[in-house]
Amino acid sequence: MNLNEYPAEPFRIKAVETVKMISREEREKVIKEAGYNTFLINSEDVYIDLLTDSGTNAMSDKQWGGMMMGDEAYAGSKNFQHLEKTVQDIFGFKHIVPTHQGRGAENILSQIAIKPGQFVPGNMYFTTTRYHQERNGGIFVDIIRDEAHNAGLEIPFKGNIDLNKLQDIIDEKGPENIAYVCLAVTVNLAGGQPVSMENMRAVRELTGKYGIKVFFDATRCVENAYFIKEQEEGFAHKSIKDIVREMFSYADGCTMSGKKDCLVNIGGFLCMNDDDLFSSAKELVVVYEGMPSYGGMAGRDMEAMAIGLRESIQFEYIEHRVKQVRYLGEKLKEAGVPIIEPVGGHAVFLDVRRFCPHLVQEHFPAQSLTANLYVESGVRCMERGIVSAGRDKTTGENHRPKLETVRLTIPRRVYTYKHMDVVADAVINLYQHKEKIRGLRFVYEPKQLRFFTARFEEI
Ligand code: PLI
Repeated sequence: MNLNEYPAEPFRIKAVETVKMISREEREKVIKEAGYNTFLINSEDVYIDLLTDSGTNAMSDKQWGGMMMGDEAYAGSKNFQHLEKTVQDIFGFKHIVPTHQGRGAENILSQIAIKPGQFVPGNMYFTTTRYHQERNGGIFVDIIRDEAHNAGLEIPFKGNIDLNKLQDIIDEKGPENIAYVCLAVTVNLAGGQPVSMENMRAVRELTGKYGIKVFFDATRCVENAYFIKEQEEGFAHKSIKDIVREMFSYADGCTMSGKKDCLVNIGGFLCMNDDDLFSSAKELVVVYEGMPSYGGMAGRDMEAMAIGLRESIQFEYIEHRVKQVRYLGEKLKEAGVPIIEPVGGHAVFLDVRRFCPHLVQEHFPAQSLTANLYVESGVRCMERGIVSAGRDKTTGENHRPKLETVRLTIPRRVYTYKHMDVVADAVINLYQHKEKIRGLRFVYEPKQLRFFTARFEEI
């Protein structure tokens, strides 16, 4: 491992939050009380929190300064105008509808763009995205390239859409039965894998022939842009901003969880170019979120988001961000720990099929691994396997994803390389005693998005 490849933090630390580790005996008690679900652990009982990169980012001094400039008027907030101009400038879309977070945007888009019975092809499912599509009568179809389901295969742009699969579904179902194509940049559950510009362009060309719309899940679009700059021919000399702008030129709109690449703690938005669709979205935003000029966010949050978006497209920021994640991945790889390769943009995913070959998927090995890592080290992470995948809406059977993973998700601008060392040592240590990880069974299984609040016991 060449340490020179990893840049130092491009920031100085101005405010700190103390972390502490409770004893192993206390952690054993905590995880039992939490029903072996790391979502149900109190933050104060966690040492290093890698549950998610969502809303857990550290804001800059400029963002905190912006918070004091909040215009909390019920209608026509100047912070919305700032956010709108920033999104229009960076993404290039005509209209923006603010929402309280990403799933608020997914709710509105699914209601206005899906007719019951229509298909929604996408590059792998995401939990809340698929939930809203299905709730509105849509049928999600996975059209990501096959390689994305193979954890150990190290190839670039593993998040790409398989154009043959897209063509097949159009031919089979008819273009009028496709609501839209949902293209995620990057693909969270595939390991934070990026999509190439070439692929986005090709998807646009193919769908354009049939008049099918394409909506991006823009949640981690800046991370995707960094991978394009680093790995796709012809982009090395382009700015991150220009790459982001070109990416979105191949979309009709997008949903955005601002809690990731906008470098804030809350917020989201929905974008589109189509005037009629915008009208419909505005009619719904007042029902579910708030006025079209705040949509579930405070004025101060919109200001912080506008500033955060500008910061996110700075090269020094995004290079450090992606490489810090890669640093953790490389450390684990060097020690022989099986992970999804290549390392993606926001997290290192442990490949639990190889980590715990002694456990069958029905015994929730990834869920159990998250609980064990917490007890061993105080590090909190998240299951991304059979529990997250939920049940098929029509058959009631468990979805059984090929990828059974644990996600070590790195918040932005929060932890240092030394924290990554501590996490790596904890995982490596657990890997050496992996046989002691036991299976789990449900004691409470929620009907939807079960991973958030489910409870388990050890078998
Ligand atoms: O958590 P929201 O509602 O702001 O965003 C939902 C959402 C949509 N798309 C993608 C790709 C996500 O990753 C996402 C939220 N992700 C979470 C909470 C995560 O921990 O990955």
